Amino acid sequence: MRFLSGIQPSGTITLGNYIGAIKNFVKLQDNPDFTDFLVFVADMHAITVPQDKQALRKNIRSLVAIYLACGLNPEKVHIFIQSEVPAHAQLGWILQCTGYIGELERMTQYKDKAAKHQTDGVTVGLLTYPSLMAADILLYDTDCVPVGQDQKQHLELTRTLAERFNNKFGETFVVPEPYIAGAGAKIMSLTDPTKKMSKSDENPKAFISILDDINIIKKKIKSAVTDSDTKVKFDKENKPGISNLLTILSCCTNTSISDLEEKYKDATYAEFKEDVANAVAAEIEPIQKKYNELINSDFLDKVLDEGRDYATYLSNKKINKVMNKVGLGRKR
Ligand code: AQP
Repeated sequence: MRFLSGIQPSGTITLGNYIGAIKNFVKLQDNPDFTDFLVFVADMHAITVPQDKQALRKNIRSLVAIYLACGLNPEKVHIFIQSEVPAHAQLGWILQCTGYIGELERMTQYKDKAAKHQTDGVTVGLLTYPSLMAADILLYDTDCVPVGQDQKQHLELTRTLAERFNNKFGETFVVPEPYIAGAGAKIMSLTDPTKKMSKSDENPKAFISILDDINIIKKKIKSAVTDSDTKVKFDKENKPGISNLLTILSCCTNTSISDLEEKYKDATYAEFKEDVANAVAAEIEPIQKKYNELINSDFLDKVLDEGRDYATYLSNKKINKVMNKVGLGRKR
């Protein structure tokens, strides 16, 4: 089975991206069901909203160093940058020509992001983003895509586009299955725990960046918005802040939420937050150490060269097949 996933370099990776995505990739790379494992940097997705050139370059390289520092093993995983593999853009365009505007306008993420960018302009790319995401997945005959709840709708559209193409042009694409992680799949903002933690949030107190200074990380957790009650109890509806911190602690310590509720049944919020802060710091500190060794290394470039060559080889085979089926290009 082939496994593929990517993250946008639209900011510095957050604890949400780590718990919801990268930590799972690291576990799954050892799963013998996955005979081929691809993880990429979705830089073309990042430019659907305005990006500063220097910051984007920095975030692309930084994301690769974070992948490696978190434990992705380049002997098991092919790591590449999306824009270095031209077939993504080629198939993205072809899939745009098989999707419908209504389908794209229905996407929740489009509606949310379009609302945020009303003043600086909503790009066409923001609307057609799911066609490019479908191309990312379908190019590689991906069987299994790990997605957080927020990406589920996009994967459904990918399945629809694949089936539609297969019906019209003959069997071409594998229809991918979602892999939804359980607990910890969605980490919420520290300042508004009803909203997902996002790396592009304007308020830096809302998210924990994997590269934040450890003392700042602890401070952010200690000042996370909770409630006026005093019980450490998981209740997403009425206690979203405490529930979010319980989820974070559970993921960082591999302890079940119910065990944590029992452990902290007599604790104050301050004591509980102190432990969450220390657990997150313990998880992130070794990652930062490895990151600093990797960020300027030639090793990182070697990993990316190998990943680009492998992804190019696979994706060129698929795009040639697709172009042939659609009738594009030259043939006698
Ligand atoms: N808060 C989160 N909790 C759990 N998982 C999360 N992911 C993102 N935020 C959380 C997962 O991380 C992967 C990569 O996401 P992405 O960068 O491609 O896009 P995103 O979901 O839009 O992430 P951000 O951080 O919110 O980025 P911006 O701010 O640029 O929009 C996905 O698997 C996602 O589920």
